[in-house]
Amino acid sequence: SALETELRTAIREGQLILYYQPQVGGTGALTGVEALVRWRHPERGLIFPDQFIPLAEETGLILPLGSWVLETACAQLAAWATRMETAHLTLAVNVSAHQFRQTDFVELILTTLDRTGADPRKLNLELTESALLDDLDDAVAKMAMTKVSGLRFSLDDFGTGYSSLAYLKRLPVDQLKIDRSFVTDGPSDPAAAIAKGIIFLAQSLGMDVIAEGVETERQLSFLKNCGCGNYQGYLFSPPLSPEAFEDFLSKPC
Ligand code: G
Ligand code: G
Ligand code: MN
Ligand code: NA
Repeated sequence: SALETELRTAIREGQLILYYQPQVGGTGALTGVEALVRWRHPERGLIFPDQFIPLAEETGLILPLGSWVLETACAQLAAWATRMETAHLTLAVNVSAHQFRQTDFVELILTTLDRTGADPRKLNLELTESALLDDLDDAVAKMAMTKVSGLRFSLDDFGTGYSSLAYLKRLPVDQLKIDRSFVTDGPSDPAAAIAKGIIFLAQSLGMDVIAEGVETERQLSFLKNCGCGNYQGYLFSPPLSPEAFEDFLSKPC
């Protein structure tokens, strides 16, 4: 298709850009960011990932796109490491199931870290349950080999899959990300029981937990009361261009 040809060009010619959405800890201090890709189209302006990630998945372009995202994110981490105000930040990168299933996945991660000089302990790879479950043994082996470097894995959109929870015991996952559909104001909502359950599950398994899509103070205080320690959402900041993220850093939040 025309869009496919354009996307191929976009990856090659530097039209993709990473936006960064702040993540905060229990005291509200900035602890890290999630990288979210956008396409700066020369005629159509800024295009969001829901408009091109599905096409990239269908056509296999998700592989070069994913490599570009990883390379750019790691280069950004290495640059942030040289500045006092950003040296502590972690960076979360979305990894598609397609990319994770490649036989050279481990090599791609390790060589990219090596080439860019990024500190692996600051990198967080976000996977979804669907990426992990069709071959659990392979997933466990790949995660273990990648984690030798010191990086961490998060389970994105947690709670929206259909899988049994038994697999969680086997996977070396460091963090559960509570899907935003479970983020609510208070205990009367059924979603609240699920959010609480995920927080308890994470604590029981020795994993971190972060809530995404936090939009209001009421949601924040409910999550805090449930023992959630990390947050991401419009209450703190939308995803920001690199320039806007610099402004965010220079303002106390
Ligand atoms: O803001 P937002 O519209 O960025 O992101 C929409 C969805 O697109 C996210 O839920 C995420 O799953 C996906 N996405 C965003 N950035 C990336 C990326 O760099 N790689 C992959 N594989 N998916 C991404
Ligand atoms: O990778 P993932 O599926 O988690 O991508 C996060 C998505 O959620 C992105 O599209 C991002 O723009 C969006 N997002 C981030 N914060 C909020 C929020 O507070 N509310 C809503 N509705 N969406 C958010
Ligand atoms: Mn994500
Ligand atoms: Na998510």
